[in-house]
Amino acid sequence: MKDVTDCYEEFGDERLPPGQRETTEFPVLSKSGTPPFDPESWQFTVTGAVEEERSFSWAEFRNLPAETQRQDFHCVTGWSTFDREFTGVSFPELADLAGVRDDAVHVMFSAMDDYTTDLPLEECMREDVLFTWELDGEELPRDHGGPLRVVTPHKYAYKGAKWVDGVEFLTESELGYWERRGYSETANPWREERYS
Ligand SMILES: Nc1nc2c(c(=O)[nH]1)N[C@H]1C(S)=C(S)[C@@H](COP(=O)(O)O)O[C@H]1N2
Ligand SMILES: [Mo]
Repeated sequence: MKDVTDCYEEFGDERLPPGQRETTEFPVLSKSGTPPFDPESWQFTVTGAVEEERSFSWAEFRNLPAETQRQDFHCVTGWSTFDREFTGVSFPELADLAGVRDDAVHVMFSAMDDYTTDLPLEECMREDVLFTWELDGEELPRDHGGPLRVVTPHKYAYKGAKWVDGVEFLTESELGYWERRGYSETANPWREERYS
């Protein structure tokens, strides 16, 4: 178990970002309903500015080298939950499998509910950006993004796509679902980057 709850130290002294309140609950927040999941037909694709575009079946994805991390989680609507345990594959690990090209600068995550979210590549190349299928020792609940979601403890949680099924490496930045609707592209909770 790796404890990365100290990631706030990169951005200041306070574990709870400004304007947030801690909750012991883990609320569910989705733009629309929970999409269906069929483990037989599910496919995860890695596309764009990579040496080799890849796709993974659910069984293949679950066989990638996994780790468990303790993280905090901050929603842009004002709640934070501490000390959640997530198991999965780190972004750098997955990026290595495809071989990211030198001209990649940005990343677009896409999801089964047609959600998208984007981040600069360097903000993704961190061990605490995880593709995760397990929350607090249990299979990730479907409402929380199961079978697979992203978590981004250094960002507001809308940067973590639930039901993620693709990642595209981009040579220019593009905006995701909430970013097109006025939310921040960088979304640093300690700088209260809620809106752009
Ligand atoms: N695919 C998808 N991912 C998503 C969302 C969504 O609507 N669809 N909502 C985002 C928002 S705004 C938040 S706060 C978190 C909420 O995650 P939770 O429901 O597990 O609390 O998921 C993020 N990822
Ligand atoms: Mo959110």
